[in-house]
Amino acid sequence: MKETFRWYGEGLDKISLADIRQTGASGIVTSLHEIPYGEVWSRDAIGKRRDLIKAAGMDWTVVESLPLHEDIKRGTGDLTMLFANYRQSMAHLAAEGIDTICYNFMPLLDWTRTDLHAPVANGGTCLRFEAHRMAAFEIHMLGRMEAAEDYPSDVLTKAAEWYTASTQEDRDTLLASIMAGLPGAFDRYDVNGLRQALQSYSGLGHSDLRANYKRFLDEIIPTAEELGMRFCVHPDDPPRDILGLPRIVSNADDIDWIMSAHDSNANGLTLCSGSLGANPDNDVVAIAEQNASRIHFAHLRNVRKDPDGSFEESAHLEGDTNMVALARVLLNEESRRKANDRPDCDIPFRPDHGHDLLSDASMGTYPGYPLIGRMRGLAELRGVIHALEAI
Ligand code: CS2
Ligand code: MN
Repeated sequence: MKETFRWYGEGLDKISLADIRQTGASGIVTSLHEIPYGEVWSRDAIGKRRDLIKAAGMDWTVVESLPLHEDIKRGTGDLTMLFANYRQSMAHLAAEGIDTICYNFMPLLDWTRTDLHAPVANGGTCLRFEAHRMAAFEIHMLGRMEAAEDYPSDVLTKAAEWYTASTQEDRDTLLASIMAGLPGAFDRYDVNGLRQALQSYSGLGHSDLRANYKRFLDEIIPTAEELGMRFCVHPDDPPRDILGLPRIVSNADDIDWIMSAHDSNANGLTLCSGSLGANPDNDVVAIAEQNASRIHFAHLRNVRKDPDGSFEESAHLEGDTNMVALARVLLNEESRRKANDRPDCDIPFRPDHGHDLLSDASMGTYPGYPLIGRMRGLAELRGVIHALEAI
């Protein structure tokens, strides 16, 4: 398996490529975060980024993400132009030798947490999703009264207590945590902005979102096939509807639907164990097994769940998902690919998030993307993979 590390780019990421080289990773996962969504990525900008990474002794293994303009998910606006631009960026990436593209289909938000600095037992902090804080945000801060139906009564009571005791600073911190998953230089919303953005999705249900997703696949997968590219959708995080927004990449059935919407190797999956693992109904190892031949990228991290729907990011080998079994599935798939002479037999993976450890807290890196915490995760995963390969 190919070891990779996510990097946000010069000027955006406090971590340098030279730092990442020291983790032992040989591949970089990055995106041109500075380019607004919907615009074409030029060959020049792509080539420069690739060369920068090469000069640091690594390669640009996966694009995460070639982002989708919100209009594509909402099914509004000048879609013909947006799809044409998207295909143009794909052609430019392919021409510069980059062929694996991760993306997601989550309306408005990306990963969502309510606490970016939850303490862990050994020291250090992790990202956490606390059901009652999410409920407080939705109901008391945003005024989405209908959200009360989504939570058990004890969570609602705790949410009201939290809100009553909260200061403006607590509420600002909660909003910032919820917005933190939006990648790179993307605008964050304030409470009013978020209300309006949610309004722009009103009336859009699961089947509408699926229809918009199908259209996206119809528009880009044939081009990906021609260009020899592999697309891999990233699951929803957490894997369920949020803030009343529908989500359609959350479980085994959703993934089946996506894989059969275009039964093509160009239409694949990013196996994100932490995202899928946050729903107790998801058997992550079984989902991996079921879709193994179409996994083009793996995000390996673990979560520990509470019965009320809360969860936190545990150390990579310590949560509810059996990482050793998952690595076994991926290694078996690699062997099958080798036997079939597939060109993509080295599945790239990255430690997807890590705890803030030691000097991480003072570095001010992107939430979830510290240097030492992810290096620890990578080292642990590397150990598992090497051990499995040796037996
Ligand atoms: C990532 C995802 O930061 C993360 O947790 O795994 O947010 C991922 O970058 C995007 O969803 C992919 O488009
Ligand atoms: Mn992920």
